[in-house]
Amino acid sequence: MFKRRLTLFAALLMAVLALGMVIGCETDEEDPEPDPDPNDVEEEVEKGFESIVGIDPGAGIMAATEDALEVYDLQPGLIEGSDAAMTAELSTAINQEEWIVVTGWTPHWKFAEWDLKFLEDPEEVYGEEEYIATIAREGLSEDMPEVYEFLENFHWGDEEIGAVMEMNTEDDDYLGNAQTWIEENEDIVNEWLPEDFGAEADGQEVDITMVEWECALATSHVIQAILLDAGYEATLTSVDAGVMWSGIAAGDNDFFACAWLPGTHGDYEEEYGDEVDEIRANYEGARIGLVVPEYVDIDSIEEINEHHLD
Ligand code: PBE
Repeated sequence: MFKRRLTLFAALLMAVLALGMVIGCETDEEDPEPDPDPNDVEEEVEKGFESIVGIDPGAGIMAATEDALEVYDLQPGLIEGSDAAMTAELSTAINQEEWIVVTGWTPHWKFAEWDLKFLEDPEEVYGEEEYIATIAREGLSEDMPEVYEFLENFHWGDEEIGAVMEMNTEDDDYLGNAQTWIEENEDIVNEWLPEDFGAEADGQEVDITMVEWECALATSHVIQAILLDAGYEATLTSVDAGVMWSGIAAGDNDFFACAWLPGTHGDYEEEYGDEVDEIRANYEGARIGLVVPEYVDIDSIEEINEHHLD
């Protein structure tokens, strides 16, 4: 009896050993690489930049970045795109903790969405803080005094534009979001409106232009919604930045609310400034520059070349 048990035990042991060898071999064949050390995984993300992710070529920040390429002798080139394409790239990179550098500015919802930082700009290529202005065609003040008076009053700050931009990230019904914000912020809106606003409207057309930058989308749609509400036939057209300025100078359009001065649109102002009417600053404390996620461990534009990926 005992002997039989021993034999059975021996047979079982052999079987287990044999099985172990088979599994061992198979495992070896299927997975020749040892498991990666979790501490090494980070090394797989390339810490560098192939290029600088830009936006639409007419934007002032693109001209400023062309200057930066020269002043800092930057090796990564500048890619054209759009505000929306730039934020899509940011999102993808951040999800994978990849390094990325973009042309960035505030006000923009990207700073509320992600931890980002402006790179230091010791050569001051991107200038200081600036303001966003509303620019009208010559003659608007006489042709539509009521609209003009509203534009003379219209201005807001981070909290207000930030709330509208946040709604726009969740749902791209820009006009609907503007209307919702207006309903929820009657006190602020009423301060902008002349008495009996809309009394002169009578379905008159108001032709607004903008470029599809998030700040401009938020501001321009709120203005459009207020004018529509008052009975104006207000249209809003997306154009290129150069056309936005030249259209107002030529009197083809009525106004736009996203001139960045004195720096970012300085060249446009020089070219068209005498032929347009700068109504007022509608936002103070705007800023442009090169922007990276917080986890990118450089602090200055001067360090970009050390991390150039060919
Ligand atoms: N921006 C946003 C624009 C102005 C508004 C900074 C991208 C520009 O560069 O012209």
